[in-house]
Amino acid sequence: MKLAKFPKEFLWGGATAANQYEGGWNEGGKGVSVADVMTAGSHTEPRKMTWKNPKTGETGYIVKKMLQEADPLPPGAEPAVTDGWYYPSHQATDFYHRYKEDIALMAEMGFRAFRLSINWSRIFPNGDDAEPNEEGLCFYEEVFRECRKYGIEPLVTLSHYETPLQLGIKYNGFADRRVIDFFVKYAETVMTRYKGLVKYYLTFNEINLMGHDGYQAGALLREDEQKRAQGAHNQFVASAKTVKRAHEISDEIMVGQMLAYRPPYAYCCDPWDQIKRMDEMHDMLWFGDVQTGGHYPAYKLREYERKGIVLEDCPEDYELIAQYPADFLGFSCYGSFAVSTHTDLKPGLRGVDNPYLEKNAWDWTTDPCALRIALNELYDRYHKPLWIVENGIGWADELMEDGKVHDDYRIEYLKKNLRSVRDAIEIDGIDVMGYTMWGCIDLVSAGTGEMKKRYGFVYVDMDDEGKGTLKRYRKDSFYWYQHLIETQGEEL
Ligand code: BGP
Repeated sequence: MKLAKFPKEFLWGGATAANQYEGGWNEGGKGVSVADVMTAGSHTEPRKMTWKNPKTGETGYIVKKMLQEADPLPPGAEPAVTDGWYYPSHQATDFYHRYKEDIALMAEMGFRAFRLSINWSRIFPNGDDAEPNEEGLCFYEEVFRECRKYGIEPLVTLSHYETPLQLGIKYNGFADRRVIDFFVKYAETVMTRYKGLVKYYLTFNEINLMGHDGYQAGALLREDEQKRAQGAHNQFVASAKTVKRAHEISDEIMVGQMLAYRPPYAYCCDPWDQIKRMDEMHDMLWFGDVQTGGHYPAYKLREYERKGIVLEDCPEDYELIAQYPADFLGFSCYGSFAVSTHTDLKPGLRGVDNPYLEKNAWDWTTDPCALRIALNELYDRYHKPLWIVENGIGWADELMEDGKVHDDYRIEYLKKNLRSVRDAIEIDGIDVMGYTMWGCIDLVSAGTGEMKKRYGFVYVDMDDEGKGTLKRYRKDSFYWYQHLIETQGEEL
């Protein structure tokens, strides 16, 4: 018997996020989101968050390192858009005005799924508004209708680093319990409005970011470990309530968790390196244990006890979390990382350098086995359908004079990664719903705010300062992916 490689219903496609792709930041009644006050940076220069003191009119900035707790704002200062800075989310790569052209390009490649986020601040500009913004609702309705026209399933992230900034200023974001209900109201509003148009939702993009960076993950303007723990807890409760409401609204809707996962490797067979690896897994996966598994794991509760972290006393939260876990698990995977207890090793971007792997200009690794390992680890642990909702490679692509982009490195990367997915399905029998390559049409980098770190099958003419015609060009990988989808990955 010939076993299926990629199942017939496999959801091939691409992924984006509003704050990096959509633009139109102050159009159509949209409010300001946490991303809109972030300037551009680079591989070596961190992004900045600009602020204003509304009483004195004074302005300034704080350095905002990715994956790190934000520096405190000066007393009286609030994050704000101020003069003289370039903010990449404001125009991004202009999906807001070009969605028809872009979705047509996706359809030409044969996409069956398109992951995008709804910009929460386009629907509830301040987060706590009594009524949603109709113009924002109409915009996404048109986008989803356009997808449906081509038989493309939208996969919608409800929160991808786009919490309305006012929720940060007024409530300290998800550190405050009241924000749970604002989120659930938003989720209910869109799930009801788009019933029949959207089946797949993800709640919080890379929810485990809350472990390190509360601002980006959930608008925490004042953060420490205690507040981030409460912020994560409140997001788990918000997710459980969203799952509950989704199933009441329609049997068709599935709500997934979205986790950042790269398998950690022990650098060598020293048993203490294995313990270190286990600790790294716990650090990433406790978020999955709660949101997809339904329970706080013992190791996390012990850690909270040791550190004196105490969550607000609401026993009903734990029932909700257990009763309404995520329906599926979506995850991002950009290679792996190695860890060691040995201090004489060369450091890597995270952990220590892995000499077996190639790296791009931003030191992100290409690992031909990472996805198969990740899929196995996650499936063994959660027994839920999985969806690779982000994977891909950032590269400073070059647009040739004839309008072509020869990105053979991207094709090679994707071949290696998709063979790994194929093996996980064919050899290991894992239930994989789909694969949406990150940044399918060039967009702004989340980590650095740069444009030159490109991921797409489609090149967008725009530079690091937002200048360019925004014209779209098909890269070589565009035709490669089109063929791959057409042949259902049989030739990989
Ligand atoms: C993930 C984020 C995305 C995306 C991607 C690539 O962590 O969910 O938003 O940007 O990483 O990262 P970068 O843009 O920094 O290259």
